Amino acid sequence: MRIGITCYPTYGGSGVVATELGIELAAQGHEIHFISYSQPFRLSGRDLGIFYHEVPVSNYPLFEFPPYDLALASRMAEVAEYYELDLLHVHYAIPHSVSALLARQMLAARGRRLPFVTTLHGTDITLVGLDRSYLPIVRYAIQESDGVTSISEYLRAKTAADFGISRPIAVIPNFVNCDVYAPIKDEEKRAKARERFARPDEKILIHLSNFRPVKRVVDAVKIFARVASAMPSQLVLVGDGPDRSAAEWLAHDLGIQGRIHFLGKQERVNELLPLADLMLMPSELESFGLAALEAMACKVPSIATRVGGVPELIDDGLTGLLFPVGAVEEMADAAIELLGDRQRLNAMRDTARRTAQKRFCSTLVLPQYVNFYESLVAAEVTR
Ligand code: GMT
Repeated sequence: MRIGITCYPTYGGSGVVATELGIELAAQGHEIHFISYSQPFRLSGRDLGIFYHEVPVSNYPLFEFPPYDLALASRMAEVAEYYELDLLHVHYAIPHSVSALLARQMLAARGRRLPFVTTLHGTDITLVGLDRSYLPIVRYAIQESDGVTSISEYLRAKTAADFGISRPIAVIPNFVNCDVYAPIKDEEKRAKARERFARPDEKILIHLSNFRPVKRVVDAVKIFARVASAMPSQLVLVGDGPDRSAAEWLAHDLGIQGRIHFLGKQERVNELLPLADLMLMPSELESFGLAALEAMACKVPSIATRVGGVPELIDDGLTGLLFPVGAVEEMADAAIELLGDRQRLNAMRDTARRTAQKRFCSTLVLPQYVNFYESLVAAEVTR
């Protein structure tokens, strides 16, 4: 198939999922066309069968708000026509599903069919989408999409309830390439790589996010502070965003800045995750929690919050431990206990990797997307 993919290309889980999906589909021989305002950051060097089409947005002085959604719709229609796309797949409903809807109509007027799939990821539904200024159009675009998928059952049910949507929404969970995200098998090699962050007797905790308030990165620092007072340990913080300075301030205030590594945005997180003993994901809300899945594939269990779709990913007590939002002391004490119990930690590490392989491996999830696409491409035109 020839598939157009639109996503937010910078840092964020939905962009990561869209990019990894494009890479996996291209590896299977599909032709993938990314249509976005900049090149998705995980693309570089892995782009055989992948094309990128930039969306130029003219900044005419009259425009206080340059209309990206319109420029995107125009570009989608052009790319679909010139490259004979079979369908579009847009990630994150706002504004991508609205632009796709316009592109579909533009092409219909020229006698061409262009079905589109909208994948719902999280705040497009739980936060931004519920804003009254967007709700009516998001609801309309979801309702009018040729196919809609959600990355968790939680998000599917929330969309149906909060938007009053009756159309079917297929749940296709996020996935991970278990060859790219994998533990370092050679213990000596792993120990050597860990030296970048910790002494041999120290534990390594890791947090990976876009440092937005919903991720509660400050809680991660608080959890670590308690762990660090109980055992030799280091915290690796991967990512950047609005709450980074609050986290840095707290680290200094608590006098633990020397034991926290602020790495900023990193491209090859698959090389960092396997170095850790434990992942911290104390989010206010996660519709899925892709960072925890990537960690699981690398044999790293999570201390996380029991929110949104997280319980669909993490089996409490088996592949991680779940707590209420803000239960910093409980999370820290659980981390201390787990890190101090080598046998239990190893069992959890093994189960985490096995679960990622058995339930969320790209080889299992990709066919679900391909089948979904095929059913839409083959469907009778009803609109
Ligand atoms: O909602 C966001 O935070 C943005 C979104 C993104 O684009 O990064 O994240 C959501 O999508 C990810 C990929 O499907 C999920 O793993 C995240 O759980 C989800 N975030 C939230 O629900 C807060």
